[in-house]
Amino acid sequence: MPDSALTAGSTPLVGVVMGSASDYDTLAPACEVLAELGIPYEARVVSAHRTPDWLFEYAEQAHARGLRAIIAGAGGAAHLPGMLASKTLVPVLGVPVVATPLNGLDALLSIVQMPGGIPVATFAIGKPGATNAALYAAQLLAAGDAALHDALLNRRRVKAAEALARPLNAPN
Ligand code: RP5
Repeated sequence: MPDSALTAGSTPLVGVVMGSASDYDTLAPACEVLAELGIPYEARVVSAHRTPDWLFEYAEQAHARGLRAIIAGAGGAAHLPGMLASKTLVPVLGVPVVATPLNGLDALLSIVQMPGGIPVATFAIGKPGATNAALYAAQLLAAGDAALHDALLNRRRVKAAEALARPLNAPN
């Protein structure tokens, strides 16, 4: 395993991988949501073009290591999520990262246009996509975890209350 890996909790259930350490700022909200919900996760760099052998190893070992979802963020010609999905049945959740003058549209199209047969769930460009990918992974896990289901319901209640309580002139 690379030295730069972050782990939180016990045996990780969710892998948060990214094509470059430069993608971490975009993927950080996914890690924050998983931590908030108490879901063990790991975060590490897995690059489709710089470390293809490591990509194959990561994907091939994912199921046996206990991963239940892989959140994969990449920019540019973002082939990381699709390549991971081609090597594992663990669900892959792709997050397009802004990394080129095309502002993430290149990554979005690369990730979303998977040929039929190898599915990748594709999320919004940037941090909102990372947040939603983590919540989606949590919802997948919640199908077999009543406490996590309740935590997700409570999170929505809290966010709804915050939205209604927010002053109309509050800065973003
Ligand atoms: C992609 O190209 C990465 O996901 C990143 O978004 C972008 C730049 O990568 P580095 O040049 O920092 O390795 O592969």
